[in-house]
Amino acid sequence: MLTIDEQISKIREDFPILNRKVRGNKDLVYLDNAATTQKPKQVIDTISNYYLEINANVHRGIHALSEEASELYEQSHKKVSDFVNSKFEEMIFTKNTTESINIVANGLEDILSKGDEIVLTRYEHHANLIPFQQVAKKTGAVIKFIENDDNYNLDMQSAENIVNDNTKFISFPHMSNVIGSITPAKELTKLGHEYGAMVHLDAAQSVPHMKVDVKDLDVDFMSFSGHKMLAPMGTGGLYGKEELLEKLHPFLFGGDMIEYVSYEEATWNVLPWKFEAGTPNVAGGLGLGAAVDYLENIGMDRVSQIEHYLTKHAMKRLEELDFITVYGPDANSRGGVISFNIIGGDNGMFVHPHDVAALMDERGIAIRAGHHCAQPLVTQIMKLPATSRMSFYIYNTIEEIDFAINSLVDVNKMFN
Ligand code: 7TS
Repeated sequence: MLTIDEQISKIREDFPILNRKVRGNKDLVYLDNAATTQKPKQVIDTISNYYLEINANVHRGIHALSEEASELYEQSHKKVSDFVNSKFEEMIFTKNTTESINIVANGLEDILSKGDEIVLTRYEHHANLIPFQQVAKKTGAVIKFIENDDNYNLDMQSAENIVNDNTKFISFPHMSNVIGSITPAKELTKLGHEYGAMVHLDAAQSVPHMKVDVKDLDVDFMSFSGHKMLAPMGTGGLYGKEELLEKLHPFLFGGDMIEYVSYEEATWNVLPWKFEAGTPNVAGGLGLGAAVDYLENIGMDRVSQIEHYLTKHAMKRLEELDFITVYGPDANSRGGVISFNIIGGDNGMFVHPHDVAALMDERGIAIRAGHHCAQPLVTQIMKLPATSRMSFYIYNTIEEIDFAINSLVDVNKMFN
């Protein structure tokens, strides 16, 4: 068995981009994995092999290439559905979490009516907020928010106070992309079901990082992005329980999603194709399958272990620095996302995250600064203009984290 550091070195060999230089001759230190991850050779080869050897539309032709493309595309659906323990029919390929959530929210327009309640959390990424704001406007439903405790963990007591017989739909993130806190997904789902509500999990920040089992969690819908788990840009997934997907109105209409069409009307194709209208991103879908193979080869428990190892180290080092404020729970109850600010060095100055990120970038370090597409959380709850954020994945090293943190010491010296 390799040590974690040895395994990371081995994994890095599959990611040629990690050897590139940026900003002159600086080694790239990529710590923006919550936004998107890098792609291993195995995924890139799958995409180029599709275009070099197979390229054809799926589900249309009876010629050899179309048959091969269709077979591989379906195999990829099978891999992804197995990955989260769903049935084949229950896994729809989308272009990202945002599209997945919009499919669900669109379907709610037929289901919700005036006075019904949608329950969200204070963490929401805009993708898990705005689609429901729109549904609420169209249907007259009301949105309520579960509060956090002082450490930005979801407060189950608040959830119990808010969820009631009027609650028809609950949506929440499995892990916050700002704070890194992990929500009690199983408990909250159970609470929703006790009141007959449907539950959607925004798993954009969990499916790439931990073993997620939709049957065990018992969520009704779940959205995630392939591009945040080594797969190509423009890939994602939506899981839905079969009986609910059967009821849900399709989002896009056209080719491939139909069974029978006349000039007057149409009937819908079987699942999952009912929700995959038009020519899909076949190369992307195959790449997503290859990414799942790659992660399963490492093992999702090992993926979590590697990230926890990196996060624990980073948290320990950051906590030693009195000019750094880290937001959210301690290393043991968070994922590999760390939001922080430089506040209160010798001059007590708040260094704007955009300055921090720009100075880190000069050293070749990619971090994200801003509200991370969760503006209400950062500005209304945390009452900050922005945070800096480091986020890790399986190819990051302790040396990279040390270099980033030593660079924060330098940045602070420039201001304080
Ligand atoms: N939900 C969560 C929890 C996210 O972190 C993101 C993306 C999304 C939904 C939307 O995913 P998309 O693939 O549809 O864009 N989060 C981030 C981020 O933290 N930085 O850039 C994108």
